[in-house]
Amino acid sequence: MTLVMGIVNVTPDSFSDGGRYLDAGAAVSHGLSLRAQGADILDVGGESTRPGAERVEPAVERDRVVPVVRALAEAGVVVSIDTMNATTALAAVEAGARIVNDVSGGLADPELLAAVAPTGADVVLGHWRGPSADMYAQAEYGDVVAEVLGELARRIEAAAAAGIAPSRVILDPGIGFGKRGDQNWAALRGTTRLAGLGSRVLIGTSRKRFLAETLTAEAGAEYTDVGEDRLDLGTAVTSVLAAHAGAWGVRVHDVAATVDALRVARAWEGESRWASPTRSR
Ligand code: PMM
Repeated sequence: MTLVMGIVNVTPDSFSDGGRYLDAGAAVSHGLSLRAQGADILDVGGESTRPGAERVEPAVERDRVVPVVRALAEAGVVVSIDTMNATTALAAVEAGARIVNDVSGGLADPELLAAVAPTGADVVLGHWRGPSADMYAQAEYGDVVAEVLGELARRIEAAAAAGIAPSRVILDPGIGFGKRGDQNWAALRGTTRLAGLGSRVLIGTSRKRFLAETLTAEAGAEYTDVGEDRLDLGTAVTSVLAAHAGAWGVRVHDVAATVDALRVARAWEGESRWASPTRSR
């Protein structure tokens, strides 16, 4: 069964829910309400990765996320830490995080994979071609799926060389990271092939710009005019399709809508179709 990872951003500038949960207590209550709505995992992040975002000092990031990770882990939640920094990853794992979610797949901080290896935590390796500040400069592809798969296969090798077995790896095609509009749809169409590499697959489409562009394309409206409700509906649909294609997990802001969407889709398909083709936790 596909797992739902709820997003808990502890940043002042994330494009979708930033600012609201900068206070640790508010972030923890938001996380607990996402769990009550059916989230299986909570992904805590202290650095915005939205296009154009500047990097945050690791010490600032650590101060933001560690108290939130600790409180949620103590409440019995499976916590994932969304970071590209080795020091933040280690501090979060010490505070109880069980998954390190690195959208850069270990490329942004060359120490991260070796640092996480001895902890036993699982690691999300995202497809990434460069920092958010100039990520669209890297969005040149011949065959999107072949290149994403090839580059992620090399990240699995890098993780293995650092001491992280493929069974601890979760692959993510990095929707919105170094990919424009249609390149994201192409990457999503490759989900089943990505799962074929043998690791679990995580898909994150939630409230992303390519969804807003798709929702406004026919009407010729500005993508920035699309409200959260319409983006969350688009997210729920893509999350169902990701599950259908074999994703192990989906990363979303609106947990309640995604849980309902997966419930309805599961009723159509029957339980057996929804067993993940790769290892589930
Ligand atoms: N997207 C964002 C942040 N972290 N992590 C994974 N594994 N996959 C994603 O697609 C992903 C991520 C950007 O979205 P946000 O700023 O709304 O959290």
